[in-house]
Amino acid sequence: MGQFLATLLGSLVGPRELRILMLGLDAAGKTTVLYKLKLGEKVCTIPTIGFNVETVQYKNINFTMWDVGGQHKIRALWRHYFTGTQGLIFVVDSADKERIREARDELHNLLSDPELSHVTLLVLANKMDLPQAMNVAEITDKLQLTSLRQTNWYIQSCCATTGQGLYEGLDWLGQALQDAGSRQ
Ligand code: G3D
Ligand code: MG
Repeated sequence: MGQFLATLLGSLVGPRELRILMLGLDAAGKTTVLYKLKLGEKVCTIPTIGFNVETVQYKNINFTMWDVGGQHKIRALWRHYFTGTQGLIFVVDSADKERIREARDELHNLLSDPELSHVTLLVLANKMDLPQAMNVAEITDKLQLTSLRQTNWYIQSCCATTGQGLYEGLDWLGQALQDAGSRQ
């Protein structure tokens, strides 16, 4: 009965708007992830100073994504996109051992922003098809995920080119955000 009412209510009220940001170093695979999830219908690219922002609406989820370069000078501008963010997807190239530290620093910098203090974090450990890819335990360690003050995080291994693991990651994020919403 409870499930029936929930379904009925869902169909009356309509889907929830979730603001999700997808970030990560350039070439981590963010754009590939988006297109693999068949979010390509309404992609618009807004070129700005030094980085691109892409916004896509898919069902009840708004994905706003930008490619994070190493441009410390313009980091203050990124904050404009943080407001109202409930979920953060951070995409990592699991095979890039040279830039994993840079990825860690970017992630920890982002998450130290007050606007993202309560964000729900999904790390996509991408490019798992590559032979030199680090495993999830290694990436968890190298990104120092356990030292984050945000406790609501999950790391999902994936391959954006085949789509393997992507929906598992989104399933976790959707559920985690629903749980977080119902606790408020
Ligand atoms: P970005 O949007 O984060 O900058 P892109 O990254 O989505 O543009 O991807 C960067 C490159 O990585 C692309 O290769 C893309 O095909 C590749 N890539 C993305 N995901 C995977 C994956 O899961 N496995 C492998 N092997 N490659 C992946 P190109 O050659 O087009 O630059
Ligand atoms: Mg891109």
